[in-house]
Amino acid sequence: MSRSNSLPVREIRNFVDGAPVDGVHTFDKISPVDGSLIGRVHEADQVLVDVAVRAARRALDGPWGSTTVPERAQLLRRIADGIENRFDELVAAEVADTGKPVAMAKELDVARAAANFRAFADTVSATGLDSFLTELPGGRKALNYAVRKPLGVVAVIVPWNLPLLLLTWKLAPALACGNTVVVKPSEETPSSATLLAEILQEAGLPNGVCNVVHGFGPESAGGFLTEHPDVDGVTFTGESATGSAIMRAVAPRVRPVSFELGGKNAALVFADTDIERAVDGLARSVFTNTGQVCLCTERVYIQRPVFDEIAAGLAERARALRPGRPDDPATTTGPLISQAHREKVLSYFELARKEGAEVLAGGGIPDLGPDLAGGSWIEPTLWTGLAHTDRTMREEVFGPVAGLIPFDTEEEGVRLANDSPYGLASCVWTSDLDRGHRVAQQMRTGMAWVNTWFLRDLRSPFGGTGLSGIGREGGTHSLHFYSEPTNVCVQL
Ligand code: NAD
Ligand code: 6OD
Repeated sequence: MSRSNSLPVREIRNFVDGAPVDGVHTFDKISPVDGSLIGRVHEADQVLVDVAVRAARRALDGPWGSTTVPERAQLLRRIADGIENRFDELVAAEVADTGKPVAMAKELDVARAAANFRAFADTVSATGLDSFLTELPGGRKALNYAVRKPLGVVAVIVPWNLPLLLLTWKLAPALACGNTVVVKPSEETPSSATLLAEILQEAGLPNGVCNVVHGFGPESAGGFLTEHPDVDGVTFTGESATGSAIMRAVAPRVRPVSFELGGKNAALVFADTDIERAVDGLARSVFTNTGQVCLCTERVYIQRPVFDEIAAGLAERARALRPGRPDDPATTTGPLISQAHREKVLSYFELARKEGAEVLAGGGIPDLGPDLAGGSWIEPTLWTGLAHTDRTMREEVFGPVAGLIPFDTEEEGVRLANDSPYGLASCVWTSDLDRGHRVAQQMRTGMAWVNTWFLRDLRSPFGGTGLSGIGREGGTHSLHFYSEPTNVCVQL
């Protein structure tokens, strides 16, 4: 393995019951920027996963189990402060693992990690009990109220694209509700989770409440965790096929799952749109994080009168992106996460060619010189000439790519956008506000943006339909998943 950068190779350990723990063996973490070895990750075997689950169970049955909402909210705020105190370390970890530009890790990933803890401290503090006064014929009355208890020991399994953001999006509400957790970060991005476990401990979280185990999926930490008989629920973000495998793993024990899965998100661009604003928004929604955001647009349907103008504008934006080292301020786009993922994305380049696509921009691997030749770089790529039914237009690529297809009527545009097995997010670009509302409400997606993309209010429901997931997270939606109600009915 090449060692072309000067950083020391880090040891990334599990964190179980309040202490770092070695694995029985390690696997390599390779930099997606230049292919160098940057870390040795300690893989948790079945025994260690079991130790972690037992530690989580003990913690749940200990003093943590009787903490109050104000105490937990205060702790969440201390964790947010702790993230900010160790901001630069978290940015460095996130950048090393993913290769994303430093500015992005600062503005999005790590900033949102702190925001997630504060948002759920606020939500849990402001959320009361569901209660109903029941009035029966004959004058009988009863008071019904539902007390909420933690779900229990929760497995938190997360992907590599926004590692800390997505982990904390689940961890913060799980802790707010009084659960204990075993976290399994992606094998590609182990670093920030281990650092976060230290921050949680520094903030005063008792031992065993949050444990981190490293490894892969089946026959490794992910599989051991989802198959574990003492795990009470699984919250998972990742590929739809993995969600399906996890569902099978928990099915014999009938455990609740919350799934945030893949997408093949559509944008509908109407002829009445503000062209510059739409091109700007589309460039963000297609290319942010090298297209590795579940919400990224991979299908762009453009009303025929503005097709050429939008396509030309977007192609110009694709060509203007500057790949490079994460710490170079001129860099505006990073690599894909790994060589294996690049192989997958390149296989869609080949498929698109076979399906008759014309390449409007990109279509290959950029030449960034010998220093970065070992990285998993890819050109931002746009296709025209594909049919809506082609596989390239139906399957999630998860790279900086989109197919552009013209449409004529609003009805046709809505039909095309909705014709997908996925249903995560959609965007509508129009200057007609009536149309914006009308079309957005018809989208069969969990989220529909009008004249924007990835603008988030952490209290709003987040999740998808169809292959894109099960359930919603965000605000009280998260609190509902991470807690179990007991309804108390008192006759008055
Ligand atoms: P992945 O499904 O391959 O892996 C996600 C996590 O699951 C990793 O930690 C992995 O080790 C683990 N895992 C894999 N197989 C497992 C198994 N059988 N049992 C238990 N754990 C297992 O996904 P990825 O490649 O890391 O991430 C990219 C995918 O995530 C894309 O499909 C993307 O759309 C999706 N994603 C969705 C959202 C959302 O909010 N809907 C957000 C981010 C990413
Ligand atoms: O913003 C969020 O809360 C969220 N879960 C984003 C997911 C992005 C997917 O890659």
